[in-house]
Amino acid sequence: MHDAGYAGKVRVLALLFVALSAVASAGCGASTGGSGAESENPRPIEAGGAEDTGNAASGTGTTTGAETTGTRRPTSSRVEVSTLATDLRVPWSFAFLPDGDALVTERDSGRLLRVGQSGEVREVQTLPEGGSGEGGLLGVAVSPEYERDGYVYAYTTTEADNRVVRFRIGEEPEPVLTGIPANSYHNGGRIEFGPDGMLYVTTGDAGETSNSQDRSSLGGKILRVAPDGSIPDDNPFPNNPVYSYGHRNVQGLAWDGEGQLFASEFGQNTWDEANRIEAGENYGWPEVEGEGGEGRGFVDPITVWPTSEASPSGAQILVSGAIPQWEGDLFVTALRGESLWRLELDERGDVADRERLLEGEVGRVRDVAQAPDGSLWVSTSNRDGRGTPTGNDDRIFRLAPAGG
Ligand SMILES: [Ca+2]
Repeated sequence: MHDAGYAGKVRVLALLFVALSAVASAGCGASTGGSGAESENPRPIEAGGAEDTGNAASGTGTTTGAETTGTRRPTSSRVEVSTLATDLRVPWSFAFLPDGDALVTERDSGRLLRVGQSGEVREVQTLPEGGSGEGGLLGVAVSPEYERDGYVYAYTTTEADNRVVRFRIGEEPEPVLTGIPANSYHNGGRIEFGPDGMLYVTTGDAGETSNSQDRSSLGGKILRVAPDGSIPDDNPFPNNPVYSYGHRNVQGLAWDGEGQLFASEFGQNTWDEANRIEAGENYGWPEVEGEGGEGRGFVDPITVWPTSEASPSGAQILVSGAIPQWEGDLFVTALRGESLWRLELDERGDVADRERLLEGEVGRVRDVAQAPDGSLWVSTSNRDGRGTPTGNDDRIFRLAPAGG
């Protein structure tokens, strides 16, 4: 029953989206326009969490460096949000090179950019892509052996499929994994190397919900392949790149310090999800959206959001102590929810608490990644046709401890 009229529903939803965006832009224009210069950075974030009871009530007021001097709070409890780069067009994904610069994809232009640690932007090359709507030049990853092999990986939409390609900078891309279903909607597109050195690829159902439960389709899956695209011997299904299935549209991957994988997933019109991913498991779509699949052979999400609060794309778990209060937390970007979600995970990987950051500050948020210096980079997606861009969108922000 999900299949019948599904495309129609998507179209109605898309129209609704346009209408809502128009209302939102009309309503917000005056207040954001009057709030000051466009180059103004978002407010710092007080990152104390529950330990900060003393100042929590006044935490939303103006905070200056001088005010905290008497509280004996470590300076790292405040996370500053600085603007790193501006005037980008739908930056979709980050991948860091060994020298600390980031490669950044632009979905619609097909441009691959190099963004330096102080924000300078230059074009590296343009990759061929034939996508429309949510398709295009999406994920990017840097080979774990980059210093030896020089390979960069990208996920692109062609006229025929979604595919993973690899290339050395300036050279022609070669296909690594082809035949991922493509459409205007639900293209997945995140690629990341796991701690096991394998390449993980998120896909969408491409508007065909039956793809997700079909283990012979690459749609609606998390895939796992070796760096050359071959299928690892220890994948859960023999001779099959499928790692987990029953997904609708996954756009975020993150590993914790123990190597446990988590993923963010777009729901249809009720519940978005974050999932703890285990090899070979079934995450329920299209039989179940959100919770309620346990006992029916499906794995339930670790948290859900109403789609209006999330539409979750990128994901990252903060490690290595750069922002101590956030160590081990799972960050998930929200497009429609226009914020960055911080999920505190307990020892079992369940969500103990969650906090909504940057709400109302920067618009739609697409990707989050931890830079080699430990800071978090966050990108907007306000020029993707569903946002309300400011004059210098799209932007990349850097979240780091005050003075860090
Ligand atoms: Ca699910």
